[in-house]
Amino acid sequence: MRRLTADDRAQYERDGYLCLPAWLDDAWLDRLTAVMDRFVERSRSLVVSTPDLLLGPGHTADRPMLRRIPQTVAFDPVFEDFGLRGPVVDLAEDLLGADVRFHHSKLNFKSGGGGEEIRWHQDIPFWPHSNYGPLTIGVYLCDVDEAMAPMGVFAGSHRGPIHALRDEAGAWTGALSDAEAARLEGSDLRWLAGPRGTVTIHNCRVVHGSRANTSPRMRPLLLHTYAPCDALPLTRIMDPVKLANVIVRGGPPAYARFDAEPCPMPPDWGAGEYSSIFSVQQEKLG
Ligand SMILES: O=C(O)CCC(=O)C(=O)O
Repeated sequence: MRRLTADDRAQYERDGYLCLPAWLDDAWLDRLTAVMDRFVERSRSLVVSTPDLLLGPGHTADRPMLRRIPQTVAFDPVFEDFGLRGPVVDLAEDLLGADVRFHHSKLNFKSGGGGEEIRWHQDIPFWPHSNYGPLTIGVYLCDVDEAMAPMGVFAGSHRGPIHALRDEAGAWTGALSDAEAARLEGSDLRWLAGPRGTVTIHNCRVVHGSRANTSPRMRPLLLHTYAPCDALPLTRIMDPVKLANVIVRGGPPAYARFDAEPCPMPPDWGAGEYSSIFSVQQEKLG
């Protein structure tokens, strides 16, 4: 599990993302997959979502259709160990510097034969910070080919505008409008497929998303968001979120760093309005 080089860092600055094929070792992948499998098995007895397991449409005991384990670190010690002390924290440090704060995590399943599309969006309007340093590191827990809805990113879009992720009436949709998405046509779209253990890293301003998973295979993507400690979160993402915003490298900042570019604000998650990107996009946009 190599550390990032100066070339990697330059590519991240230029394109806003990195993809590291088969980066995570088998020992970690086996531990994470065993925990994931336990969640999938437990889902068979569920008919409604629980705080630690969001079910998708059409979920049954025989054919689990899962959307997400939110805030994985809060629900299993292996997930906690990985997100707060695992090798992906080294990658965050390589890009963010010595002082790193963990923000949140999730495991997006994208079940086979119907795992839903995630429309084009940027992450930062979901959870604004005082600057645009935060990034998200993803790990594919199985081989992911083009038919399995890998994540797609628009290279360089972190240098473009930040979208409000609202419709024309100003209602939160969690996605770019069709007109905003149309303006990206012809831009440099890259689909980040790769073997088990492939790591994706994207900056919080990069426009990204993924298609519906029409393959019969599940596409589990374990995602962790980290921020430089001088990027202060401006909102809560849920209320309360166990282990959110813990410092995982270095120490607290002596100063907060503010970017001059304004950030669009999401609804007030703290007031109980939080819903996952899956449900808000599916409900509001169909
Ligand atoms: O699971 C994916 O394909 C993309 C995830 C994503 O963009 C998100 O959860 O914000």
